Amino acid sequence: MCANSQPTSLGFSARAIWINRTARHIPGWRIRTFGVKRGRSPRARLKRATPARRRATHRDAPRRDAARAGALSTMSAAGKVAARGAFVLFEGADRCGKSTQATRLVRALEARGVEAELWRYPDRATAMGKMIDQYLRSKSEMEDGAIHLLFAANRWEKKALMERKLASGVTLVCDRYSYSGCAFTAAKGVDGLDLEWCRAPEVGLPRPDALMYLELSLEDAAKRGGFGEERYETTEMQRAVKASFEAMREDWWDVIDANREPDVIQDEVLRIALSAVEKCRAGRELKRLWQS
Ligand code: T5A
Repeated sequence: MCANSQPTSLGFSARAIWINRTARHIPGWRIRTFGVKRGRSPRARLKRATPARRRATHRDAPRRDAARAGALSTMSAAGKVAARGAFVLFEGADRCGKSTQATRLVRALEARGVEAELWRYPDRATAMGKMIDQYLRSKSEMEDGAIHLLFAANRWEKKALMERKLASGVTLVCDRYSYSGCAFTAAKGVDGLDLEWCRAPEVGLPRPDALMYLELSLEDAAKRGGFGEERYETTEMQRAVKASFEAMREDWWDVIDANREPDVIQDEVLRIALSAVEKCRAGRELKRLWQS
């Protein structure tokens, strides 16, 4: 080992420790322990990487830098770090284009350096979700009250994960949530299962930071592919669902005209989502559903 290698390595370690201490408080910034644990510099590690990994690392650099700049500027502006990811929700009747726009939005956010994930409810992958899936595909029957509570439980079982993701700086783009739960059960018109009853098991779940309600007429929805395959996809049910959504609508929702070209809708959706992301980076508090 040459004589001047010691100060260089100490200098690098001190810098790495400072970076770790600082970065651990910045949600969304993945902490790398360059050269500390493994005793290698970032350049050496990149050299050892596969060609595909090397290309990805260089390609992603501008996105990463943009994300880090955003996180850092939040820290200096607010004086303390409370930045988090945004919870962005799409709601609406069947076939209004929620999945299309949610998928596009995740891609658009990532292209702008925002770490984002696509979520959807029901989450048909869990044990409860599998029961819901059977019900929706008319493979099983259940009391209306029971299936409502199962849909709600499917959200509660993912609440902690959702909160952890948001706190770590990941923006969650969600396709349906509690509002669908209430709108669909209330639309059945079952005695006692009104909107007030439907809301009760949802109270206390995380409230979205932005809710985009995609508005589409029943006639236009029926023209779109796949309509009529699942339990609730009938014109009468969808009419009642729309009425329930109307009854639940709150001032802060964004109502989007969904009968336009996907690209045009996407521009509007992205603008709304970026505004929510910005507010959450600036430390906006995560609210609870239907709690004052
Ligand atoms: N439910 C759900 C409850 O009862 N309680 C609950 O708590 C919850 C969470 C779930 C069902 O469960 C109920 C509600 C639902 O009935 P789902 O899995 O969300 O269902 O599926 P659906 O809403 O039925 O259908 P999709 O999710 O598939 O509809 P989307 O997402 O609104 O529409 P999308 O994007 O798939 O598009 C549908 C078609 O339209 C085209 C697409 O290419 C596609 O073919 N399209 C457009 N065409 C023209 N112009 C545009 N702008 C278009 N955008 C999309």
